[in-house]
Amino acid sequence: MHTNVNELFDNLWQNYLTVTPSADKIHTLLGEQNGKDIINDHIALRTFNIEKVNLAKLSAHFEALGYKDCGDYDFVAKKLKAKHFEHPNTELPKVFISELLVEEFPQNVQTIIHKMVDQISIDAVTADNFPYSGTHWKISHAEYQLLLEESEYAAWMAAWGYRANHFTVSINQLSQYSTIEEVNEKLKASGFVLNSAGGEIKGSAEVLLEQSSTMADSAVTNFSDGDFTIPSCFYEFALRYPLPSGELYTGFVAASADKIFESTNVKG
Ligand code: OOG
Ligand code: NI
Repeated sequence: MHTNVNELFDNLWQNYLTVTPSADKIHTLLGEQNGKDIINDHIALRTFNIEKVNLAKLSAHFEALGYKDCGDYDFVAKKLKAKHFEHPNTELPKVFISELLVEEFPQNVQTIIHKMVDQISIDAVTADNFPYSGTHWKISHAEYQLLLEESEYAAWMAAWGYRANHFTVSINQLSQYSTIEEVNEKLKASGFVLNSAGGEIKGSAEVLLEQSSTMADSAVTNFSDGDFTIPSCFYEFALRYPLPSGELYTGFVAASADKIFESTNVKG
């Protein structure tokens, strides 16, 4: 486990950039004239609910640094559960971690996933770098495609493994933009493609959170039978609204998250 939270996020960010070149460009685009560093609202990580590597195994890396469990979410159709974690230092990103409910899938899918997880060494799960350690297994492109038929999430995990699947710009902390529409227009004018599932803007002022995201970049990954170019990671944008107390809402909105997951979809 890391003892330095900034080092953990720096490593997650560098690892994310290796397969998400547009994140660096967007960071520059929104950061110029900002006059201060971009603040990340949250990052997200994915895993399987198999005991060896489940959500709790990933969250342990953040809880060891002071993060607390602050919310539960269910995605019945996608067969996922998630939690979000917050740090007492509110400048640090929130962490959204989901896990795939493996036992709800057909036997052939379960077999492939168990075969992958069996290849992870038990020590790798508690090693400092586990949250950005990528894949620990070999799978074929045919197995990837089989997973894709049942779950875009399972296929993404098989290809990319443990890493931040997105970082999220906090629009509240951008000095030159005050609405999510302005951010989206700037991104589109610069050639970035937004996820339009359920509309480009997910959520509303009423639910205290508005979100948008790019569609994932494409990157080359190595399967046991060769290299293939597939969707990698994306960048998200979030604008939070105040609660009656005046504090900004810090939770997530399941109906919006359900659509954000689709930013890594292969099939539109
Ligand atoms: C997480 C999707 C949900 C949000 O902000 O609601 C999410 C994922 O794609 O792994 O990030
Ligand atoms: Ni997100």
